[in-house]
Amino acid sequence: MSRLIVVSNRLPAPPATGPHLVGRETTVGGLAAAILGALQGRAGSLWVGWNGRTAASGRAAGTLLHHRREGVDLASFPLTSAELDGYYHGFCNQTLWPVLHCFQGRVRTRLRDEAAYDAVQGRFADLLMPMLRRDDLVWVHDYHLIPLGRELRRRGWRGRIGFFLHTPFPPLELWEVLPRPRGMLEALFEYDVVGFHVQGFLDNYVYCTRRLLGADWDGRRLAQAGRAQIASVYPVGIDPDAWRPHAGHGPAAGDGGEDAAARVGEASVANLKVLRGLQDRRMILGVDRLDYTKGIPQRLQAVERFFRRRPEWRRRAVYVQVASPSRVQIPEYAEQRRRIEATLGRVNGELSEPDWTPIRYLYRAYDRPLLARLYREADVGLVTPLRDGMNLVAKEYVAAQDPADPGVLILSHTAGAAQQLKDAVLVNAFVPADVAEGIAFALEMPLAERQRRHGRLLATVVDSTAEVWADRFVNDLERAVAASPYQVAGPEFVPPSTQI
Ligand code: ADQ
Repeated sequence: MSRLIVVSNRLPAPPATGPHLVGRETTVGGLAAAILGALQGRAGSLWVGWNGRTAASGRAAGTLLHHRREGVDLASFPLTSAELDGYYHGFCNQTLWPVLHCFQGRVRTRLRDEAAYDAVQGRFADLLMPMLRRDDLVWVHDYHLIPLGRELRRRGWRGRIGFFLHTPFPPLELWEVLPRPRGMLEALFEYDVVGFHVQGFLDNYVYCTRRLLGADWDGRRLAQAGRAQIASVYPVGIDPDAWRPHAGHGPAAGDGGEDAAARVGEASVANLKVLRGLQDRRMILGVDRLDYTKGIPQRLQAVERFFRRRPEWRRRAVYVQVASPSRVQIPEYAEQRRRIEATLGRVNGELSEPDWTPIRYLYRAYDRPLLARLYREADVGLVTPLRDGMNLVAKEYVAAQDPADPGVLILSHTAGAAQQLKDAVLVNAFVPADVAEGIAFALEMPLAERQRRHGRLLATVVDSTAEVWADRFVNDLERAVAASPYQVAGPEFVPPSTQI
């Protein structure tokens, strides 16, 4: 079996710093959990990426650190502060991220960010090349590393490379907002397999490739000038067993055994009672990275509208928003945080009663056991991103429910997950009135209807796990051997076949 070499911008966070809190800013993104799951059990596999640290010097930045986590070998390196600024905070998060999520008004382009982005691709490629063996499968993740495949090819890599985009792929009009739309597409075309979460993103990519590169599409492969690539849909999932009720939600082995597990349990129960306001109140829950794509301010408006229009629910329900800090150095994110905190301060100020606060806000990252308990206790999971590649919170919420008495998932159409989780209460995240109605509908839903919807949602979550996602992608990458002209090359390059 070929080794799998995963490359992503960021490696998983270092070990947790306390029983629940996993630090102010960590790699809590769905990517980390899904990829660790995919690599576990594949002998010799490796995950390469930035370790989240800043190097004091350029020389230190070039040093690879090897370690192991949850049975997976990791090779990591720091970035210099100039790279971090231009590549990560700049081009990745202020140019690519808003373009990919169709937030045209938030796009900022700077020549020096572009240059830093290109330079970091070269650095990833330089660090990777000595580690690669001829039969390896290289799987590159996400928008941070779109041109990495091209850099590897330039350095002579003839092996198979795949790319998965965790964000949406936008329509052509938005893609063309990028500084070099054609060049970025050409870079994507260097991969043997390109994957997206849902059909709509694949459709956008195929359309852009046909229009800007003149590629042909046969429903499975894109071909142009003798190059071919598989382009397909691979919806990312979770490990449902890890979120199910009664899953081992104590701390990991080595963290203190049963006593610690009991303490975690007690603390969770105490926290949850406080969150509900020490009453038998219904809980509506939102869990997000604090990112403008997640639509938290719009959701708070919807919650406000719900409590204003449906006063009978005041005191009987509470909205809990858990927001994990994210990209805190970027001004737009600080501004988003201020906006959220101002809105909830105003709403709580206007609507609270001495014994009831409508919105509880927790600005931190929690570990999985507590998050699972929160999901399980919540009567409504409110997941309303304005735009999202998939959204794993929606799947985690479904997996964590008690099938005998499940909560209701509300999901916005603009999350990739809505393409799969069709039995959620589907709403328009841009229209607070629609979301407010969804909340009332969910809270009033009879048990039999909740069970019916949950049964179908759970079946989808269980059929479409992180493992299935990774297996399908890697199988296609293995099969891509025959499709790519690079694969038959051996030590020398052979001109591309036209029989694609
Ligand atoms: P994200 O934008 O990070 O991921 P999402 O898919 O919802 O979004 O994953 C968030 C993850 O972070 C979940 O696993 C959740 O449990 C965790 N999380 C969120 N808030 C947390 C908190 N306060 N404490 C602890 N954990 C928290 C990107 C794309 C998504 C895509 C994933 C995977 O933007 O669209 O679904 O990658 O491809």
